[in-house]
Amino acid sequence: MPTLYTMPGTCSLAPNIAIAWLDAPVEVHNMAYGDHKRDEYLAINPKGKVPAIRFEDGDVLTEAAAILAWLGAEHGGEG
Ligand SMILES: N[C@@H](CCC(=O)N[C@@H](CS)C(=O)NCC(=O)O)C(=O)O
Repeated sequence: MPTLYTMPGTCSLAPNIAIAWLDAPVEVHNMAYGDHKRDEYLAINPKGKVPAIRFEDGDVLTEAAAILAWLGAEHGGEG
């Protein structure tokens, strides 16, 4: 299952809401502020920004608009 990395009070809320609305099979990992600059997350997104989504094959997609587009394409159904 892909994992969405989020942080409270940020634009990562948008894909987080979309996942809930779409009931998309994506795990949400809500980090504490500051964790986005730790090595563990920088290995996922070297920009040190949220959101990012990591797929099971290790691919990573960043940018809220791109993640929303992927969620719509993959899990948006006909709506
Ligand atoms: N263009 C990026 C912006 C990403 C971005 O700037 N995220 C902010 C939160 S809205 C962030 O991670 N800030 C933490 C920091 O810069 O330390 C997107 O739309 O996803």
